[in-house]
Amino acid sequence: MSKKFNKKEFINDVKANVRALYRRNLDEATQQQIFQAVSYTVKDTIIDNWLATQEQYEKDDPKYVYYMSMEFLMGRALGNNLINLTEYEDVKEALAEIGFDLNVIEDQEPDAALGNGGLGRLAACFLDSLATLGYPAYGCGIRYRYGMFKQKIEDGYQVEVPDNWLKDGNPFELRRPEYAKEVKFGGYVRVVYDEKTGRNHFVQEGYQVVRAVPYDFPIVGYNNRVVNTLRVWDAEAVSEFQLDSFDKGDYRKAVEQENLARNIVEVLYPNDNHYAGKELRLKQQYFFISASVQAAVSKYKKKHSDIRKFYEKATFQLNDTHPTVAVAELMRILIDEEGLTWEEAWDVTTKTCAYTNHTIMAEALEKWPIELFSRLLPRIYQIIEEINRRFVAEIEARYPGNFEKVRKMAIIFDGQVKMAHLAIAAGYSVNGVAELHTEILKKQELKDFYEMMPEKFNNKTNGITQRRFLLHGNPLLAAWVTDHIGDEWITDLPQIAKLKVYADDRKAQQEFMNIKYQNKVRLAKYIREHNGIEVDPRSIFDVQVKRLHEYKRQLLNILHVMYLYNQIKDHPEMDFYPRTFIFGAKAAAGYRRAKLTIKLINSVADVINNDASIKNKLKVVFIEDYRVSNAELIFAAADVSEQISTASKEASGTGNMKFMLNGAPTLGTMDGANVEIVKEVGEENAFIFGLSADEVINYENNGGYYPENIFNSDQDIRRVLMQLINGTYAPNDPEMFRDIYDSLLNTKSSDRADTYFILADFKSYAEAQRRVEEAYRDEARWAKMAMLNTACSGKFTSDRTIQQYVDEIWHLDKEVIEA
Ligand code: B1H
Repeated sequence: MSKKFNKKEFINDVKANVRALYRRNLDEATQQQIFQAVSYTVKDTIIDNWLATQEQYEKDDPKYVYYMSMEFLMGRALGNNLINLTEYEDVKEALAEIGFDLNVIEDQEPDAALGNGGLGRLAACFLDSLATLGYPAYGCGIRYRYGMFKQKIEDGYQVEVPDNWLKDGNPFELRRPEYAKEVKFGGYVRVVYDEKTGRNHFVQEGYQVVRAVPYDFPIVGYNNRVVNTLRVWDAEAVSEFQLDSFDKGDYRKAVEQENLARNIVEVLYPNDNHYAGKELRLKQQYFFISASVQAAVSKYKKKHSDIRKFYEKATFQLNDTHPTVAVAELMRILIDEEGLTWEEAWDVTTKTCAYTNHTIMAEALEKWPIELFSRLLPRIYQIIEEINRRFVAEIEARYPGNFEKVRKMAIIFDGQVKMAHLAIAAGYSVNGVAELHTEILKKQELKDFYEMMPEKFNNKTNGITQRRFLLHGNPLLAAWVTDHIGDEWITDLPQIAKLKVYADDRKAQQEFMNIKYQNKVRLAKYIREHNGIEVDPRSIFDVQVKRLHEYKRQLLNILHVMYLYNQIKDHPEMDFYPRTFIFGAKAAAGYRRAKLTIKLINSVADVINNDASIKNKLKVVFIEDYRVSNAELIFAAADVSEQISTASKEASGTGNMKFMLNGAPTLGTMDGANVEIVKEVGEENAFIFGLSADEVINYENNGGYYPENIFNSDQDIRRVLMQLINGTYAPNDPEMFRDIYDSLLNTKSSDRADTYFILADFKSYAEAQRRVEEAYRDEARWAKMAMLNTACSGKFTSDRTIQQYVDEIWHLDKEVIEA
């Protein structure tokens, strides 16, 4: 807001843009065209601030954080940019004046879905907080042509549809060909002895090369004129005449390079918490990392001549192990291109790179086969071998004769390159994403590393941005909060605790619940329009939205719904408070059991929703294509937040925080950040059940869990499980859900039955659900609980998380952009 908003000017600019872009007048323009025209108008304002920010940074020469991530799950930009420019209401009014509804215009924008789930959305929240707090930052990632697939439900099954998010053009991005970099793959390394320096030089030859072209997205800070940059790389073919002189006229190679460029950024791998080990994935990783590291080094060298002090102006945060080749790429540039010795380069690298661990799921660990790795990245592999050689020597010095330690900790072992070990050996910081998760890393998963280098380990509990998930997503509640405590919560969420004094106030309670009701009406409308299902906004909205994964236990939820349905059928007279169970979840395209679970949820929904005899007491809704934009509606409308992962498995969770902020109590296990949520809000304002992380880990390590005993001794559970295989929910194919049944009781599978302790927790979950119903019946009690959840959510702002990263890891200085 270098200048104040001027309605007349704004309308004129929109008109001019419609004309320039589409040669049309306002009254002939489609909603999509208006979206584009409005976005270009808003972008103009942003560009002024963007330039001012870059100028200020240029002058102050601050240290930057480079947040390196394969995923940025940004969602829509227009509404969020208006919110952060504090122009949302002005623009809404201006558009209304010319006959357009901002909400409808916002719906024209496709989600930027360059991520899978929590990890990618966390990166997006972090960028918002970095800009709002005024810290110099670049997000570094990939401009996938196709993001997370769109989900259609056909006959109850998930069908994946390509996400062609760029088809209408992206008004907020800026192509920056002047900053293009070349990235080399394959070939071999020739060692050349240099008589002058007495050192070996390493020259990569016979490689393929791809041109990385950056696209910059503005990241608008809240009401502070700061605009940072998300830089995502596109791949282009290097044209034929740019081939090595050696390769000139090599037609086959030119074609190969073109294919490489086309394939590399084509699509996001849609696996959450799962490692696929595909060659193309490693290409993606090295592609964006090489380009980003080269760009960071060039930027530094514009102002500084001593590359040995690079870490004073740059730090790389590695978002899980996916960007860990950054370690070796920085070493390569420092040694091969900048002429540093190994020791000098290692000093810089280990003061630059920091690593965040996001999961302890074994199937998510990145382990690349040496053959693949060394063939694709021969020089990088050489460097990792040398890092490993020295690291193993350190382990041996520390634990003489203890080969067990080397076996467990080496970076290269058993024919594999272990990316987490590389990130820990080279990083100056290793953090987990919630207190419980960090403790499990220190005591279990990374015990040996913690023992050897305890000073590197620290916790940074995740957070979310209240600007998107309350101010934008829940305008009614946001306005109500501001009416009661002022608007400082927008940039200082802990202020929201001031609401606590209203928790027992009847009028405040009624207003709070009335807002929840209106948000439920809004969601009910969305469900009617998108699912054709009628739901009653007076019923309890019990919501589980997140990626579909066995450890997140959507199966526990739906089995419990089946159990409730049995109860209602058996006891029609029973006093049962009406419930709507809402699910939203994408399954990785190749994850068969997860996809079958979606089919099960939809099959159960079909039977229950069409059974007139239960008089609408129970409804089940599967929301198609759960994504950032509809998530905003869903959180605002939830009464109950289902966070029911097997304890110890969910590193943090961030949806749990979004529900809490919007006044939905947690029904959950003591897992991830749930533990900290309960600590903030008090046990009496949450519904906790199930095995503890210690109990789960104890079973896993020592055995002693027998789900078949539960099956045999509990007739409610047995009945529900039998309904998986007797055609109750699949009359035409009773065997349809056999795999799910088997997974719980191990008739075929080789690993332990019921890996995620669903039967162990079932009764305790059902009991917690009964407590939910009882609490909900007491209106005043529920209103108080809901309000206290909002009031106690202050800790979970990503502003707090980012401030801790800055204070304890990155050590950046705050920038101020003068008006
Ligand atoms: C999380 C992932 C993840 N942890 C591999 N790990 C991926 C792993 O494409 N891959 O290969 C993609 C994603 N995602 C999530 O991170 C955790 O499960 C959540 O508990 C956590 O809240 C979130 C952010 O820290």
